Amino acid sequence: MTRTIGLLVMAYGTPYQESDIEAYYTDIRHGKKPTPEEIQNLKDRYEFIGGLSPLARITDEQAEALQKHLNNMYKDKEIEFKLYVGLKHIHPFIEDAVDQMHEDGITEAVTIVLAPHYSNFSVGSYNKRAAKAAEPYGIELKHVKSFYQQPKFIQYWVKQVNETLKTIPEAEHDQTVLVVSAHSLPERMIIESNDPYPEQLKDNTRLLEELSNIQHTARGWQSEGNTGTPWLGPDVQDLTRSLAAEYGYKHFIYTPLGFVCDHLEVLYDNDYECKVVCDEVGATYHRPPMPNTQPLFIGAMADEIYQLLSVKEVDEHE
Ligand code: FEC
Repeated sequence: MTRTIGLLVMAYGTPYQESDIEAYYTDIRHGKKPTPEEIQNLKDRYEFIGGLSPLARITDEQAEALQKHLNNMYKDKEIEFKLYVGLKHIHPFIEDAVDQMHEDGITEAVTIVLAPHYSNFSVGSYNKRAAKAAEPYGIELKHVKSFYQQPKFIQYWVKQVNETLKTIPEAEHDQTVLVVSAHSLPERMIIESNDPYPEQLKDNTRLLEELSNIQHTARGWQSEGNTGTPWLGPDVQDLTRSLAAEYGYKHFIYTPLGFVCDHLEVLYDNDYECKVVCDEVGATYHRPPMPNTQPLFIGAMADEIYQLLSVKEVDEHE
């Protein structure tokens, strides 16, 4: 008999239409309504990237591609993955997805957040919400915590860095720097809880440095919020200025490794804000394509799930 495993894919979520923006932003702020200026500022940024974010569409496409990939991987084991998408800040919320799993009679599920690095405040908080919602139904969950070390994930980015380098004259490779980044988080939360997030990005940068043809790398944080408290730094824009001043780099290649697709934080914070700074310091801005539904990326997540479920455990159920 075919065993059905729920596949709960969790992601940040984005407004579906302009009228969703206020409620979405309020949810991000834990129920505290942003000021009209803050809302207008966010609307302007969405407007700048074409009206709204492609995140909703790409999240669905990534989730479907992952389900398809897994079902293919497991077809000889008589295991079928049934997909549920649960979002952090807009419907369908994580809790809605878990309710649906229960209605469909799912008793076991694997969860994955569309973010490669683990922080208690990002992936950990998604997992907690899923676990809390699943507990009363007795649904057994197994969580992917991170997948940045998966060989296919690294291969994806190594390939992108090398492809980008091919567009830069070889004589200028020594004047080219790779800026690796992830979403910043309030510094206090990270330091006090000994959170693995900064170490994972460091490790990820090291892997790219070792395996790609890049000669210089730097690590930064991006998209920080405005809470009046210190966030993890350096911010990628400040970092660009200081690297330009210190080393006179001519080319900046940005790889926002903490994100997995085209969305506001990449299309605005990198493609607009970082490009402005590159223009200001007289350097060329480069940003290779995001993973979206690229097979290496989908394969990396599938491999992580495969390892989590482990061949032995799966075989025992056969
Ligand atoms: O394309 C889109 O429409 C949405 C893109 C989007 C992604 C994303 C990912 C992460 N965030 C993380 C942490 C925070 C913290 C705050 C915060 C605020 C915002 C705002 C918007 C927003 N985030 Fe986000 N984030 C995205 C969008 N994020 C919009 C609100 C306005 C602004 O600051 O721009 C600060 C909350 C506060 O004010 O108290 C903290 C982290 C990630 C990466 C992991 C993940 O995807 O969950 C961490 C995509």
